[in-house]
Amino acid sequence: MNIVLATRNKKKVEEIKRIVRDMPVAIYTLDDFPGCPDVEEDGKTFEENAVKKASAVSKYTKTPALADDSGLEVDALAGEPGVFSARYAGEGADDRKNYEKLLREMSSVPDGKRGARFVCVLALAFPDSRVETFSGYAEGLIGRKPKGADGFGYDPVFYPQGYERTFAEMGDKEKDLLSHRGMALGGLYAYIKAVHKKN
Ligand code: ITT
Repeated sequence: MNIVLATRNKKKVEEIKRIVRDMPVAIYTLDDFPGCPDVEEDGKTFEENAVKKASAVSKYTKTPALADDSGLEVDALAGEPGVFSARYAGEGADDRKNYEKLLREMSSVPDGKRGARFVCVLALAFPDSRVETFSGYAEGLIGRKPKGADGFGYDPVFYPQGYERTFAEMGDKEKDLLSHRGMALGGLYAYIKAVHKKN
């Protein structure tokens, strides 16, 4: 199956390509389809945004398209930044500004109340308008200062449950085994295998 990745986030492209390496799919990116329009992410849920992004790109490219909508839900902030994770510190904010804002907002939150989870919803849309979705979660805690240089986004401040290292202090393989994106891609893998078996 040919799949075009409906994302402009280079770090997501890197992670997704790495995790689907062994799947029977040929991966394309938006670089292969110059002129593909941007999609406004105005959904209230990860699923709405993922479906919207994948459907628009599949329609334009006439190819199955895979979108990833993801973010961080923090318990002490009533689930924020959630679907606003990419622009938490404002439109065009970079990863560092976003996690610095998060650490400021969390500065008075005690150790026992720093729970959070990464959420990833993948949507695989087909040119005939069918859409399949796959979800993944990674539970953990928000630290008090950034640690590590790998990964992206909020990785330097996120400690997956049971670990004393942040995602940004882990190698690729370790993050992929624990991450929300790894879990959601596991669902995609099972789907693709089932489709292959049928055909
Ligand atoms: P596309 O919509 O083009 O895919 P985006 O970066 O705008 O790219 P999202 O709207 O889904 O993507 O925002 C996701 C944000 O959530 C992302 O920018 C990170 O800040 C954060 N995030 C998602 N997955 C993450 C991960 O594995 N590690 C750290 N932060 C992550």
